[in-house]
Order: sequence, then C-alpha cells, then structure tokens
Amino acid sequence: MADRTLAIAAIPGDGIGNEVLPAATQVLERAAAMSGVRIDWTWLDWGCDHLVQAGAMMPADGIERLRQHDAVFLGAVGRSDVPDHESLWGLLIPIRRAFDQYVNLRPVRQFEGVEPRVRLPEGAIVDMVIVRENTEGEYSEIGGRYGRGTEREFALQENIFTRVGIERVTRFAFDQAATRRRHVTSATKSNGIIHTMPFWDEVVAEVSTDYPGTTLRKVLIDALAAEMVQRPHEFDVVVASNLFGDILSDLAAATVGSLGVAASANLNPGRLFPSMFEPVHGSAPDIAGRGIANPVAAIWSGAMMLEHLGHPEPASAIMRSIETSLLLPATRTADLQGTADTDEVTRAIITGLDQR
Ligand code: GGG
Repeated sequence: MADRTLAIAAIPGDGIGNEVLPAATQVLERAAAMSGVRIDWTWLDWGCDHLVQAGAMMPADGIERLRQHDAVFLGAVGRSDVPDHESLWGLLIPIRRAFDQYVNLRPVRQFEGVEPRVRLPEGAIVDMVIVRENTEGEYSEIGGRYGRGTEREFALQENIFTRVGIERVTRFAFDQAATRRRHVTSATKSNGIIHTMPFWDEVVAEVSTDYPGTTLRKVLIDALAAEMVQRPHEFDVVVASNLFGDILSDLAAATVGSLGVAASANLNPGRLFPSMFEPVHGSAPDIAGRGIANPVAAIWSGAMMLEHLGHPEPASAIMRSIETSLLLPATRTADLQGTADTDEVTRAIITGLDQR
C-alpha cells in the first residue's frame, strides 16, 4: 500500500518559483488530505540567493538531505546576475544525476477553453508525451576552454551517448506508448552528427523490435520541429536526447497555449532514489514578484508527483479541477488570455477540489 504520509522536499528556487511552488503546495495539500494522505514539507531556500550568500546553490550535504525524502518538488532556477550554467549545474543537474533520474517525462495536452497557438484540423486534439533523456547526451561536463584570451581560444564539449542510457530511456518511451496510441517518434540528427546520432538511431531501432505492436518513426530534429508546429496532434510519444527533448518540449507546450501549462517529472523509474517534479518553465525574471505567474505547470507537476507516489485519486482530482479552471478567462492567467492572477487561479483550483 502507498504511504499515507509523504515526505517532500520543496525547493522554490528563484524568480516565479517562489510564487508557483507555494501555490501548488496548497493545492496538493488539500487534494491529498481529501484522500487521507498527509504531506510533510521540508522547505529548502536553495538557489541563486543561497549562491550569492553562501557560495553554492545548495549546501555540501544537499543531496544527502534530499535522499531522506520521498520526492523533490522544485520551482525554478536562474537569476539574471548569475551565469545560467552556474545556477543549473549547481542545483538542477546535480539532483537529476545523483538520483539517476534518467527520464524527463513531459506531457503536452490541449485543454478545453485554451486556444492553441497553431491552426488544427476540425476535431484534432493535441495529446503527446515527450520522453527526454535526462542524465547524459549533450548536457556533459566533459570538455574545457583552451587558450583563454588568446586569438587561438577555443571551447570543446563532448557529448556522451551510452548504450545503457539510450536503451533504458527508449524502453521507457515504448512502455508509455503501450498505454497510449502506440506510436513512437525518435528525434535524431544522424545526417549531420556523424557518431552519436547514428548510434542513437541504431539502439532505438533495436529496442523497438521488442515492441512489435508499436510503430517507430525516426525524424530529423529540424523536420520534427516543423512538423510539431504544423501537425502537433499527430504525435503520441516522442523520445529524444537531453537537448533535443528540452527544446521540443518548450515548442510543443507553446503550440497548445503556453509554457505556463507545461509540467514535468524527472524520474528514477526503478525507484531506488527520489524523483523530482518541476514545471518546465524557468524563473521568468520579467514577471517575477508581480503575482501573475501561471501556477498550472507547477500544480500539474505536483499531481504527477502524487501519482508517482501511489496516489492516483488526488492526482486525478487535481487534473479535473485544473481542466475546469482553464475553461474560463476569469480563472486563467494572462499567458492564456485570462484575467486572473496566481492567487485567483490557485483558489479556483482548490474550490474545484472542494466541490467534488
Ligand atoms: N523548472 C526548473 C527550471 O528552472 N528550468 C529551466 C531550465 O532552464 N531548465 C533546463 C533543463 O531542464 O535542462
């Protein structure tokens, strides 16, 4: 039986993370309580302020402290006066790697009432999941800078693609497809990238032979980006390397409305370590502090966390309440042509829970 008390580490992080994460925890707390589940939150003030004050995005024992929890709930990282690679490599990426969260699952759904940003055929619905490889690929520490400040200066960055890494994320994608419409699209660039991408294609094709009922289509990333704008409703499961998956998931979320409704789960599918749940969006310094950020991506990520931890009922209740709130401009934020602020959307979603 799933635990009735959940220990969750909450890291709001930077910018609008400090607005959407507290909002989402209110919704989770209410939905969980309605199903008899208690959540013990450990609030951690890690992020760019911590970096500026203490010299690191998180304390030296940060990973060990997170390990004591059932899951990590993260807001956003990034501040304009801190180099982006320092904020990301000081918090988000070390957590993904320490806990072998090798799948970044990013669902993209069209919600009733939210106008898609692209023209779709009559009756077409966008409903896909992007399965992004999350611990290797183009996000690699291997490399360096040579001859700084000289005219021969250069930077070298190695990509890492392992057979184990490609195989396990591809299996996860095919397993997802088996519960959906049984189409997997693999993002590649094996015409231009001569070593890693043909290897990616080869391993993906090998894995696909274990799933005879599911179709596999490999598409060059440039063509895939265009298809995703022209025909997003045709995608079911997309499997992609770390960088390609990151870019495609922002693009796909934009087609259905906004990054404000883009949720994600950094999963350790074997459950040896805590998984981490976060909105896809970043810290959005342009709107931070104004109370107008869309909390839906964080709330949906929280619902994914409850589902992962064995509580599908409160997770579904949250999703139904999100769906209702998105129907009307009065309970949507401005990124979705609505008139509500963060607090009003949050209260509408909590009220929706109470009415069930
Ligand atoms: N929600 C966490 C966050 O701030 N994400 C922004 C970002 O740039 N993420 C990079 C990545 O997912 O690799």
